Amino acid sequence: MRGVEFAWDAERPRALIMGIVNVTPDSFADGGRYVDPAAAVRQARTLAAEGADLLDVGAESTRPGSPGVSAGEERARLLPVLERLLDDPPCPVSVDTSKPEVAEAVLALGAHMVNDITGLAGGPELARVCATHGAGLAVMHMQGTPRTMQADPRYDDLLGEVRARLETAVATAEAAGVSPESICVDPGIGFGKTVAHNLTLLKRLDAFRPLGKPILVGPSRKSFIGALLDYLPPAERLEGTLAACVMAVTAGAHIVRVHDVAAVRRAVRVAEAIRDAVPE
Ligand code: HH2
Repeated sequence: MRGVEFAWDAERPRALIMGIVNVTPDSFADGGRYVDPAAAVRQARTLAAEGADLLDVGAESTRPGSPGVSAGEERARLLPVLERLLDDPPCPVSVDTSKPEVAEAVLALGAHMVNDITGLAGGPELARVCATHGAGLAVMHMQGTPRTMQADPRYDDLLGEVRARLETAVATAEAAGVSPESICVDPGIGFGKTVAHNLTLLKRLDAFRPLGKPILVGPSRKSFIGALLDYLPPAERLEGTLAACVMAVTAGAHIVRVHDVAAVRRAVRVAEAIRDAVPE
């Protein structure tokens, strides 16, 4: 995507670490910490220095119950950050948005990829914008909308339904002209999923291998971790995040989207070395 290529060693795959920068007042784990553009750019550069392979900058919280923000507000939050960051990007930059007009503005500034948590539920326009700019696109599965998704998530066939929706999103993206090598898929941990759904998805990432795309997952500090640990708050979910990322990478994740880049990178590198060990 946009001249960036990630090498992938089939024998000894190394997962990419995507560092999260939330330019929001209300994100569930870090809301309000990086609303000041200078603080957000500082955080982005810190995550890159800690070893992030790419960054994901978002300006709309998608936590359960979130009402969403207008395109104008999203642009007003993102542009001052991206203008500075993309002036001298420390690594490729993804932007977490589902709005074509926001995507157009950030890709015009030089962002490398769009991360769409709706999996193109709004139609092919977002993918067309990515295609025009030669940008990458992540399509995520979500049941419902952030406002309603955790009310009563149900599936007859969790893995089959999530895979089918991702397959449709990939087909839409490719038909809109996004390069097939620049698309990744994400089962959407926490987006219309019970704790049991999240655990099954993380364990069974192999179910998404037939899609033939890199698999992205975002378990970082999410509520299923709190639920498993006596309702620990987000700030105390690091160890749970490390366990989830290690298991996800072992199950076939190609990219993990996380707040704690340095710690996750260390844990994942050790897990990969053990997974790939060969007897002397
Ligand atoms: N999770 C969140 C946001 N965007 N994108 C992808 N592809 N996968 C995810 O799992 C994912 C995502 C939610 O996490 P966060 O950005 O930390 O919180 P908030 O939505 O409250 O800003």
